[in-house]
Amino acid sequence: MSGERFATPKAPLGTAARGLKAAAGGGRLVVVSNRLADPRKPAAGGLAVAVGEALATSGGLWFGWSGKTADDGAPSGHLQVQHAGKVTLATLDLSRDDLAAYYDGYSNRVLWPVFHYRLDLAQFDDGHFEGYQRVNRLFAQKLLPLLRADDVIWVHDYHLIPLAAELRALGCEQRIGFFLHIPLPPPLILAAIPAHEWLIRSLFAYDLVGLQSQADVAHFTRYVQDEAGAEDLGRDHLRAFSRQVCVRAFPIGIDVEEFSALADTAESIDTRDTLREQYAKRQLLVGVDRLDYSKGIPQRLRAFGRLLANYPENRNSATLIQVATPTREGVGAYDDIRTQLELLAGRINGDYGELDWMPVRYIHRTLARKRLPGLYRAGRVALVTPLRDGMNLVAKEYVAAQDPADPGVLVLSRFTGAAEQLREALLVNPYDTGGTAEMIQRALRMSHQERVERHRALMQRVREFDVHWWRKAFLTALAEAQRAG
Ligand code: ADQ
Repeated sequence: MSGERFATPKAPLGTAARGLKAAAGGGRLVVVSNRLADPRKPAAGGLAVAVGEALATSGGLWFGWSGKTADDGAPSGHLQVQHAGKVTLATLDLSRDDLAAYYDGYSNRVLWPVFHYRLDLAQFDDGHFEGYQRVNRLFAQKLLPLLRADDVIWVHDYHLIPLAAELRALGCEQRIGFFLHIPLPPPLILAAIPAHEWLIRSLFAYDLVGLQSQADVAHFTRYVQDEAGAEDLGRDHLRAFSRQVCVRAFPIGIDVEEFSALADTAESIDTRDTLREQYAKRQLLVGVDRLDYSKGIPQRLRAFGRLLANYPENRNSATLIQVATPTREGVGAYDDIRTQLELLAGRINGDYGELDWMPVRYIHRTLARKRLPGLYRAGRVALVTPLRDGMNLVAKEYVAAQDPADPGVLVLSRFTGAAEQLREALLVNPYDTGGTAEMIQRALRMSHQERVERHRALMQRVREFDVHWWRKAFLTALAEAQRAG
């Protein structure tokens, strides 16, 4: 099953062109995801750009939740259809109860924590599970009449695992692929979810299941072999539950060109210059995340505190700017992590701050996307230290934003999908506070030559396996996946 498929780009890229033709020849692309982004808006980011581009090239349909709840007491199901060039955007309103069960409940209190190995944070509730099934069924019912016979359907992420099974139950025979943006945990963690077998069986209704890393593929394979006696059919195809599916790693990348263009904007240049001026005599470290417990931000702050304790030469110098975008507020675990971070940042600043220097600048807001490359460029070191992450695009964006002649250093958790590709980063175990502090010290002291060499290797990989490669590789594999017979 495994093998370093994405480490040998020539083959997938070669077949990608053929596959794209096949996909295009096979008809219209239909993308289904929980949320949509208007592909015409540049602020949407890499994934929206890539998906939007694929849709705009061949013409297509993007289907998902509208982001709105139905008026008080109204049921789910109001469908709105808009046209943006060759792309049709079809969005569905959900009732408050359905949204609470499907999204806040099952998706974000069961699937997100368990798939990130956090059984301690999972809340199993039968009502949430029923809501998840109900909304997926509704998505299928509303999508089906919009489909054409030769459509190719690409479903995204954990909110919609059973969508293909629901579509098949309604008679849908089109090719359907699924991409999971988050990790797939080892079998015994997955098995803690009461409906684990149903979830994995649902994935066999797809023709192709794409995962972020080889580790995820290995977990999936072991699960279906151990729990369902799956047969390995070769060429990444597995047979179980009387169906077959192709399962393969497609590590998602960034849109390097789009990101370079962002780096040239006035906002980005202004951010970089202002920070460089302010911190001319100091060394800047940056962290950029959604405020999520999977991102390891408290562990990162502890390691930074340890750096200041163990290597005093960094006092009055090393400064960490941590931007953490608010996310999923109201879910208990997210409120807890916010409090924890404020305490930690306050403690480090209290212990080490000076009249004219604070070691941690913690910003609990979204940073305008146009300012990101400037922040990355100003950072001598990036701290990307999730406890578990499907891929982590911040790591790739940081690499892409660097000046190749004087690049910064990426400190990267070994528990990210990105670590399988970005081997030349300084890899850390974020649970090991002392070890991480030591690695940050190494990053701050790294010679110019070593920085340049590591960056060159990283940049090559980021460029080669960009978001366009990802999209083409996935659609090619979907076009070529052998249908169940
Ligand atoms: P996320 O968990 O959201 O995505 P990540 O890949 O790190 O994680 O970031 C996605 C995007 O959000 C990046 O473009 C980044 O720049 C932006 N972003 C993050 N924090 C920000 C902030 N504070 N301010 C502004 N922008 C910010 C999920 C999975 C990941 C996987 C992606 C894509 O959890 O593992 O890499 O999907 O598949």
